[in-house]
Amino acid sequence: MENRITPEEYKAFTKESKDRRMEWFRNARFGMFIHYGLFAAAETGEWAQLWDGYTIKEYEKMTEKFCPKEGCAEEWCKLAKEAGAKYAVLTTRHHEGFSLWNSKVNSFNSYNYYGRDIVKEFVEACRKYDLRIGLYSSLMDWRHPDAWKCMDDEEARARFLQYIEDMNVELLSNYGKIDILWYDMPWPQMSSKNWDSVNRNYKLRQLQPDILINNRSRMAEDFFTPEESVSPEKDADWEACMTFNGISWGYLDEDQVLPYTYSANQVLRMLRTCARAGGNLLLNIGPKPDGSVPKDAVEPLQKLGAWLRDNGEAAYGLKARLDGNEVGANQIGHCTASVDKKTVYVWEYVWPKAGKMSFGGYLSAPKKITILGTGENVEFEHVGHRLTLKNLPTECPDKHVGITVLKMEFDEPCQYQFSSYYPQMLNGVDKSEGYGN
Ligand code: H79
Repeated sequence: MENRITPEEYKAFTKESKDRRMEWFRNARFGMFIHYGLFAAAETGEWAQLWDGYTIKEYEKMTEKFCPKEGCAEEWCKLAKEAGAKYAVLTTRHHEGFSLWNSKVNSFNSYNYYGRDIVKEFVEACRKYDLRIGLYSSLMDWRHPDAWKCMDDEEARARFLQYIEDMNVELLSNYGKIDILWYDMPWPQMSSKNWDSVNRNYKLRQLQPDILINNRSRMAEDFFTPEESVSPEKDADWEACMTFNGISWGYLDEDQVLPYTYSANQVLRMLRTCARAGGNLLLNIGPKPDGSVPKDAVEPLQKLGAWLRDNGEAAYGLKARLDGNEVGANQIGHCTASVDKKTVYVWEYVWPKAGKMSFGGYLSAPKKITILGTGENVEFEHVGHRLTLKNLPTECPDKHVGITVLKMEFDEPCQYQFSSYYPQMLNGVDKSEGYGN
């Protein structure tokens, strides 16, 4: 391979451009993952070939049921935009080994079967809807004869790595600017050395100087990727990838999976956790064999989008990293905050019908509180560490999903202190009459 580089040199090379490359991603907050492949036709998840024990020949029959309809990529991207996503990531080739583009290195592909370059359609649809573009590429391949042998056969490994590289070179050369290369499943190789990740990624970066690469080629690279749990990374960029139902990335029967499908409210709680901790949410849809969006996902995504159009300020953009209980609110609402902590957004999940509510632990008083979705002013008073909001609407102001954001503006960074166990443990606060004395 040309362009060999030491891991140290590579690290310095990527670090130098990282802040520039990451800027859009750090502001994006929300992306849509699209798991589309022959597995859609199996209807038992994207691992169908392995879990359900199909032979390669049997699995090829999925091509008879898989039938990408015209305009499916447009449908995904239109919905992603409507839902408030800023980017989308497509499984160009999952572990099953079926490429969704006109590949010269992998003849088992959508162009040879259906005359369709779905990657091209996807990239064009992303551009039409102003979404950043991510291409997922598995490091597994259940059809390639060398894939599993490469664990202990160096020649097989060299051939398999060439195959992976050639496919990724196609993806990053033939479709214009690509924003993310999303590797998956670096198994069975346990080291970046065996994957030759430094040299391959270095070469790929020369094709796409601004590209972001995730951490799944056994190297940390640009961002971490907790899967099926919104688990923040403390001092690094991260993106939680989540299915839409806690069961499968690939298509499942829409009616049967409906009871498990996340509501817009559940997705918003994930998004709030991301926004509090400097991460992104990559939420999946698993299109049907014909490429249409599964109907159980449509309504939650539309509601989410409607909510984000009114309340996006609380979710998108760089935010303060609030560890643990720093700048909280109360049991039924949690906060996000601007980087300077002069603006705090309380996401109130259960609206108080009594027309008032209070938050303890606020050592400083805001100058202004508004309901973000309606712009309405909120009356409040601040005594000791207690902020009391009064004369609130008695009906929940948010009509989309019932999560109302209160925007609190401070002259100085908000001073907040959470007392973990006993109200009396608030340090330096006037423990005024009637409060734990
Ligand atoms: O595409 C989705 C999943 O199919 C893919 N990542 C997301 C985005 C994924 N592939 N694998 N995994 C997630 C984790 C799977 C781990 C295991 Fe195993 C498979 C545990 C047991 C079987 C790895 C392979 C460890 C042992 C064998």
